[in-house]
Amino acid sequence: MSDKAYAVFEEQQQARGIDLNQVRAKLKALKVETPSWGYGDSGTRFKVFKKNGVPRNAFEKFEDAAQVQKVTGLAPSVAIHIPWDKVDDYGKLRSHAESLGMSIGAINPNLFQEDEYMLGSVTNADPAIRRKATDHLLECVEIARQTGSRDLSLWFADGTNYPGQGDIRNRKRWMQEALTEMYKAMSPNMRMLIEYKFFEPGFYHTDLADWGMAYNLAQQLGPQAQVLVDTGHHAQGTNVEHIVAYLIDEQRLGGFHFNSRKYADDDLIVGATNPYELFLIFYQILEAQTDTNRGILDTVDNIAYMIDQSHNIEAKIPAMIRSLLNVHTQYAKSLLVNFDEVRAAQEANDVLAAEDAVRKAYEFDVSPLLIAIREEQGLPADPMKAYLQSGYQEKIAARGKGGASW
Ligand code: PSV
Ligand code: MN
Repeated sequence: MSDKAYAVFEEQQQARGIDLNQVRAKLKALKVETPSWGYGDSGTRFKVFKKNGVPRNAFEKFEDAAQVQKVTGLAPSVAIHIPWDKVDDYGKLRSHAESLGMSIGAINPNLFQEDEYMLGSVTNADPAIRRKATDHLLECVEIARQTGSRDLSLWFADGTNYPGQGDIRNRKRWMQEALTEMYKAMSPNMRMLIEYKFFEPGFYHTDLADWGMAYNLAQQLGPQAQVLVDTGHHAQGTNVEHIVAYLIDEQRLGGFHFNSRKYADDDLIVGATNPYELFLIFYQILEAQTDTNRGILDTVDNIAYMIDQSHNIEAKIPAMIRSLLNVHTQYAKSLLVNFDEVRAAQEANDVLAAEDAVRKAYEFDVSPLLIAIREEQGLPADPMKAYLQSGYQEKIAARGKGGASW
């Protein structure tokens, strides 16, 4: 892309009253966490495909993530999943991450892989199983202390398959009991991010099925508990950006798990099927940044942007790069919304002008802008090409097959 393309873009945006210095600063500040499990082998319930060069342990996952950061500058932290990323010495993992210019991000407990959890973890009718599950949550708080992580990100597979299988109200109380114990163990700087999902693996009911349940729980627990929105965890047609705006206004939006879906929790590359939704989510966040309420501004400033994907058939590192570039692109477009124009149309009750003021930002080609800011930061203009030409993919082939699963 030439300087000329950027000059044309600049002129066009200045004429629309867009402050490009502010846009560029925001684009450079965006950070999106990648998940350790996105670098491992994953699949569907039909098969996990074994890929060559997949990291064999948590240390190698950070090495792969560092390559993603090197070419994008967007992803300096990695969320870890316990026990998938369990290590003897978290101080050592932390130093390894730091030596690569990376940091350990959110800690994700895993309460869905052991046989004992088949009928529920913190909501199991057996108190001994509930105790074991709660102890794992407490272990994760301790790990967060050692890794210096702020966020504990909770997703529960708890649910039932048949009417009558479980006592839904008891299960609700047991969930609250376990999370209350965990909440009390957290340091003041930590946050509990509560994720919801409407079905799967439970096909009749899920104990935390939607944002309302997660929100209510967060309210009961206290200010360090927030809701996490995974973009793939809603029924078809749900207006996710409405949920985002609502939770921001309630000062309870803690973070995102970005991915895309066509049918259910598909965990595909973010923006692959839903780029306009992603744009509209950022539009709601940026709109909230124009608020004067301190609590709302704090909420939006502290949103944890994370990716939650499983790359089943595609090469994992390039898939992560593509995801980050897609997020950056939609964020860039949302920064081109002229909020004065939207508000004037809203105040005049001009439906079409209001819709136009939002949509037209989405229609701009932001590639000259993104290339310009990458160059300013000493990053490659084309991160994907730079990675593919770096020789790293060939180098890790020596790891062979049979790396970490999820
Ligand atoms: C399962 O649906 C899931 O994708 C959730 O979204 C979690 O965040 C993730 O796995 C990691 O446990
Ligand atoms: Mn998720």
